[in-house]
Amino acid sequence: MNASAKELAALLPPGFTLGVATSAFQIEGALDEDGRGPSGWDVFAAKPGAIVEDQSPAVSCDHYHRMPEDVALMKDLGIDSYRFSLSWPRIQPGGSGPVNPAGLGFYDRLIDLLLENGISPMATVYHWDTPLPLEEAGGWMNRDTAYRLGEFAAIAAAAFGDRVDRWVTVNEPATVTTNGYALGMHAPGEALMLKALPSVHHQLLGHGLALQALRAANVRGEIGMTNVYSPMVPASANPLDKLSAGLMDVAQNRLYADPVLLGKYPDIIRAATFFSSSFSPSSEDMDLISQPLDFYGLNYYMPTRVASGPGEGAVPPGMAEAMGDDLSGTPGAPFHIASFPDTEHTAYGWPVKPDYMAVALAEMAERYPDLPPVYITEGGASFEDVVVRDAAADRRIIPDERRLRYLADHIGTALEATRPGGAAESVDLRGYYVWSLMDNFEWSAGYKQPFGLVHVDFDTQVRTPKASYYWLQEVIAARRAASAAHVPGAAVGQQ
Ligand code: GBH
Repeated sequence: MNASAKELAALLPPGFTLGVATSAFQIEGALDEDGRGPSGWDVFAAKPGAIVEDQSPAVSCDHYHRMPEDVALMKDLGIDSYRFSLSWPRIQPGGSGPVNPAGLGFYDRLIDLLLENGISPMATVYHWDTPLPLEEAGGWMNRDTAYRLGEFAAIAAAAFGDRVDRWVTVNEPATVTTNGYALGMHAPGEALMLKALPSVHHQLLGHGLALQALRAANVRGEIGMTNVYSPMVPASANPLDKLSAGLMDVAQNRLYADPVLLGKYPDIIRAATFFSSSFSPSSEDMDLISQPLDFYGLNYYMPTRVASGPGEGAVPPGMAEAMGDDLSGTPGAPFHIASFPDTEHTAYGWPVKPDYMAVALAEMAERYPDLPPVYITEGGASFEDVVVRDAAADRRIIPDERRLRYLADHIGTALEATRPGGAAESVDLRGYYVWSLMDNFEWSAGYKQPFGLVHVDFDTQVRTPKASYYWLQEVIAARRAASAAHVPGAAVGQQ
C-alpha cells in the first residue's frame, strides 16, 4: 500500500465526501441526438480558430452512449459522490417552452444507476451550455436568461428532486463573464471588457431564481452554488502591484462571492458604476442572490500572481499558447498575470501551489463570517500523459505521478487547514471533488489539456485508469479499512 494514500486516508474526517466531477458539454457528445437543441457552445466551437486545432466537441467522450461504463469506473474507484451537470439544451432545447422527454430520460437513468451503485448524485443546473435561442437573444447580457434558468431549475427539480442529494445552481460565473463576455475566449465570444458587467448580475440573479425554484419544489437535496477562487498575490511590495492584485481580486473573486455571501457588490464596483444607469441592481435582486445556502461550492486550481503594467503578456506565455489564444502584449494593459518563480507548472501553464489551497480557505473564512459548509467542487491538474505498455502484464500503464501528487497535496492541505488549529479551522469542509473523472473537452483548449483520473483515447473511446485513479482507489480503500476496524462490535445490531 502506498504510504501517502494511507496517511491521507487517516486525515479524512468521518463523513467527508470524496468525489469526481464532470460537465455535460465536456463529456457527452451526441450533440444532435434524441432531440437535443444546439447551445451557444456548439456554435462557438465550430468557428475556425475558436478551439485549439479546431477540435470538435461533437463526440468528446461519447458519454451519452457509454454512461453505464463510466458509472462502472466510478463504482470501481469507490467514490462517494459524482458531480455532473444537466444539459439545458438536451432537456429544454429552446431554453424555454417544451421539455424533451428523451433528455430527461438520460439523466433519469444516470441518477438511478448512481444510486444503485451507492454513489451520491450532485447535479449542476448550469455549467455553461446556454441554449442557442437564449444566446442569440443576448445570453447573459439579457436579464431574461436569468428567468429562463429559474424555469429550467423548476423542471429539473420536478424530475430529479426526489433523488439528487446536492444541487449546484450555477458553476463559475466568473469564467463565463471573463472568458465569454469580456475577453471573447469562450462562448459567445464577445469582447465587451467592462461592459460585460450585466452578465455577472444576470448569472447571479439566475442562481437566485434557480435556488428559489429548487426550494419551492421542496427538493430533498442540499442546495449551493459554485465560484472559482484564486488568491491574488502581488508580484512585489510595490504599491502598484498591490493595487493591481486588489483589483484582480475584486474582478475575479469578490465580484461573484460578495453578492452571494454578503448581499452586496464590492464598494469599488458600486463606485466605478455609480454613473452608469445600466448597472443599478435592486434590493429585490440582491435578496434573491443572497438567499441562505446549504453549502458553498469552491473551485480551487491555483493562485494568481499579479504585477502592474502591461508586462510581457496579459497571461503567462505558456498559458496563452496552451489555450490557443495570443493575448500577449495587450496594449496599455494596466496590469498583467506574472509567473511564480521556481514553481512547477501544469500543461496549461498554471502554477502548482498547494499552500494556496489553505490561503483560499482562510481568506474565505475571513471575508465571509457566515460562510456555510464548503465543498471543494473542483480541483485538479492537466499534465500531458504517456501511455506505457507493460508487456509482461499485457496492459497499459499511465504513470501520472504529477497529477497524483497535485491531488494528494491539495486534498491533504485542505484537510489540515480545516482541522482544529489549522489556518482555516472555522471552515466546515465537507468534501473534495476531483476535476475530472476522465480526460474531456477542455473548452477552448480542446482535447489538449487532460485532467482525468481516467485516460480516454479519443480515436477508440478506450478508457484506461491512470496511476492517480489507482491511488485514489487506495485512499478510499484505506479509509474503509480504518473505519471498519473502529466499529465497536457491541454497537452492531443496535439502533
Ligand atoms: C473550471 O474552470 C471549469 O468549471 C471546468 O469546466 C474546467 O474544465 C476546469 O475548471 C478546468 O479548466 O483569476 O484571471 O487568474 C476553471 C477555469 C481558468 C478559472 C483560470 C480561473 C483564472 C483566471 N479557470 N481562471 S484569473
